[in-house]
Amino acid sequence: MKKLIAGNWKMNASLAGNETLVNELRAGIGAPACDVAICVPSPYFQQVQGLLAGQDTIVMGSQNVSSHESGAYTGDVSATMLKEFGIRYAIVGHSERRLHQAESDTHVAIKAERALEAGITPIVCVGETLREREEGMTEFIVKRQLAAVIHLVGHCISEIVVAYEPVWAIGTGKTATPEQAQEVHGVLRTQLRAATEHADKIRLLYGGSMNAGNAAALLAQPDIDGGLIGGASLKAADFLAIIAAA
Ligand code: 3PY
Repeated sequence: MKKLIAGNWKMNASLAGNETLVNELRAGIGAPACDVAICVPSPYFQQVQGLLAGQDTIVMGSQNVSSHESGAYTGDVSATMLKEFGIRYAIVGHSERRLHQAESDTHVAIKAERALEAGITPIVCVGETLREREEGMTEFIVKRQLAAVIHLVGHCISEIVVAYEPVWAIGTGKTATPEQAQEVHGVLRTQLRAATEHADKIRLLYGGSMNAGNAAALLAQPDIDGGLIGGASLKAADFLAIIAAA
């Protein structure tokens, strides 16, 4: 299947920096073999939409979506608002949000459902902490996180993207070995096969310090269908190298 490389800029952006980065990406991307997205902070949607105009190789994603449709939810951004700015993907359940915003599995699943309703592909993040891994809980944790989404969205599950992001590999410079990542991706694929006959078409991304140096080995694994890229998506040369490896 066609791989997906999605950049997660997190809370790193500025008007001037975005312009440089997107222009460098546009200049260097050519005709990649994979799909490419950049998930940008919401205040910059309109700017980045303009910077991406006139091409369809790089699409824009958001890093979050409200679990509500509209109304008195101060600070929230709804899926229909995202849609108005051409957003194609919405990251939901990133471990930084599960941790800092106390997002539960159910809350994450509702966000995925809101995105799907608006025609936006949710990138559902799952992953275990270091302690959970050391306690042998990895499989239990990722299956529980994904099960909440499967349960809520039903047959629409075939329209999601899943990102396995071991929490211990985020912002630490540590990466899961290709074998460790494949093992978990295999577990997720099996879980999805039990839920839908289209499981083999669901893209399973690896995230957690994927970079230009380790991307090729990770992406060569049978159940790794792309990457969700943190820090390395902020430098055009690094992001383009990952795209070239996919
Ligand atoms: C990382 O690579 O650090 C990420 O969190 C990607 O989402």
